[in-house]
Amino acid sequence: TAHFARKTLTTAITGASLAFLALNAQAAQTVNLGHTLSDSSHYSVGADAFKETLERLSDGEFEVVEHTAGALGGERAMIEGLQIGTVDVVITSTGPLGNFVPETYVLDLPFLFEDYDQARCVLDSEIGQELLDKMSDHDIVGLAWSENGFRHMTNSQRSVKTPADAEGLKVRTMENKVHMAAFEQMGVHPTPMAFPEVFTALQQGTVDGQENPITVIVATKFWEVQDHLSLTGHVYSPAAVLGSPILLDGLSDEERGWFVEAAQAAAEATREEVSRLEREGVALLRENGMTVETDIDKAPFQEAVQPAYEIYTEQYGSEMLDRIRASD
Ligand code: EAX
Repeated sequence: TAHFARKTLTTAITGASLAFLALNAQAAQTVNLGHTLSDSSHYSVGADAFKETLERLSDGEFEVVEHTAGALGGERAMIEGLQIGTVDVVITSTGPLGNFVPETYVLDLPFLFEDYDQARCVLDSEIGQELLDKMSDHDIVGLAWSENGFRHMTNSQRSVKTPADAEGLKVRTMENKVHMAAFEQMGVHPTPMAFPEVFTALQQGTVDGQENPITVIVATKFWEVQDHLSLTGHVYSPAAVLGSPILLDGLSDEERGWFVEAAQAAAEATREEVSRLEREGVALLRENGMTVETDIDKAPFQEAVQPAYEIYTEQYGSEMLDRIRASD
């Protein structure tokens, strides 16, 4: 029996040290990150920064795998994925976000922000942090505000300089009721659609046009299916870096801190790329054959979409809106 006991002990020790070794050599935990845009996009620049930062801070405990170009679905589907834990991190516009976190609809109001400085400043303020914090009430972890850019209209039919020129066009919008209300007021027919379907819909003529920032138009080569671009800048399009509570709630404060830092690095890198494309993108689009109307009088567009504000405030009140306006 002594021999048996010794043998059992040896086996137990061997088992324990093997387990210890296994723990030390444990494979990195995979973090699946998704977004809708191409590998050359401003979102991919952000995703690369996220990966580099998280892997460095965690000393390889986490390994980020990037799923680009809608490989994990459209933005709405990916946000649902965060809630159920099938996706870990998503970089998304606010397009479908209001369906989950109605507090973010305020950011989708047309002509709310004057320029990039103001938008970034508000999102980096207490207001932006409050909106990120609110997301946890809806099973989403708001990690950081990143950027998509000011949105402009493109179409295959004609040059658009005034709302009257746009009237009657069938335009793909994001799945966002504030945007849809604004476009209805402008007289266009809004057709909500997930981003991964947009290129084909434009190609097949299901819709005449779409609206997106220079960043997205460049990253998606929309010149192949759209001849006309008008720099309407009708709405600022934030992006958010979001996490899954299924993953993040199980982490230590330190580990969660790494995710926030990685998301902030992503946002910073993305904003720099947005600024670069704002300087260089229009020339690139012209080189690729797009006709670009740069001299747009925004006042009539602004006037046309004004009723969207009443539609919004009737449902959500004006507190957040007033705070944003007061933060100039
Ligand atoms: O977030 O759906 C859209 O038009 C978005 O701007 C795009 O997916 C990038």
